[in-house]
Amino acid sequence: MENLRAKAFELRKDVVDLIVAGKGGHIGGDMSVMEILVTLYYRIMNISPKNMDEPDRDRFILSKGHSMEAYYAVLCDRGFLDKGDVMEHFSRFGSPYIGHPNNKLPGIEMNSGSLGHGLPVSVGMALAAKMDGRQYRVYTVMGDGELAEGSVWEGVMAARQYHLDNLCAVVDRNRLQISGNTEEVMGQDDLRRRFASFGWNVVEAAGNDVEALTQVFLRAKEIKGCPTVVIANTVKGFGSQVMENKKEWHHRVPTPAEYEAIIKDFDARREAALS
Ligand SMILES: Cc1ncc(C[n+]2csc(CCOP(=O)(O)OP(=O)(O)O)c2C)c(N)n1
Ligand SMILES: [Mg+2]
Repeated sequence: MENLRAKAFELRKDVVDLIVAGKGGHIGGDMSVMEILVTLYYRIMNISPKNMDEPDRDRFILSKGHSMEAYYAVLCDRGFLDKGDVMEHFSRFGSPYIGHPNNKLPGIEMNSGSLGHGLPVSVGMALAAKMDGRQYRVYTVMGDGELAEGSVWEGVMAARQYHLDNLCAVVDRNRLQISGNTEEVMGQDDLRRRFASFGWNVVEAAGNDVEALTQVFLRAKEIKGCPTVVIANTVKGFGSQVMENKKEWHHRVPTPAEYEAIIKDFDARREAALS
């Protein structure tokens, strides 16, 4: 089985290179979400460049669309997009490789980036599967700051109402949003109790650990009668001391000295994952 712990650090390097090339990007949230994307795309979801036109493929929506650079790294590595092309044109004038999900690109189901819309659309997709007798599952990744959007909670209510056990939401619980600590900006505790009170199956996992995430996603597939939310406890900027848990790294381009330190940290963690 492929070493996905190491893979996540290889892809982190692609993310940083992309952000330097495009002169901008939401680097902190890219780092926190990486293992969630890797686990879903390499272990859990039935999605590949070959089946994107098949009605029974699983659906994925990156509701926290600003983490697009992490999503590019995964889509390129899985063969949906050409890495050289993305690297050359990312964030350039007129390019389709913009800073948020663009559904004109292969593999991307929905334009997102305006926070609060991914879950409601996912509810519609999951309900359509039930109505059409299809077996696909729908996965949506939200930020914890994003949960301040009221539309999220309308989606949460509807998902339970329609018993959407084919829907799995993930919260990238890094405890930071754009301007600081989530608990100071718009408190989210206690998320477990809050989702449970809406009738959801709630699980918590170490969100920067592919093996822990794999276990909870596999178990979620067995839950019947209600949707599941995975509260993935992550670290914003995960992978380098330069960035970890620092709100200044929500959107930032590393200086050459920072770049060097970050890559060194990634290489050390990758080596540790391989040994
Ligand atoms: C509706 C809407 N309002 C504001 C923004 C600007 N914005 C982009 S990222 C962000 C913070 C999001 O925080 P969080 O959901 O916790 O994401 P993460 O920490 O994973 O980066 C904000 C406010 C937006 N994209 N959409
Ligand atoms: Mg956050």
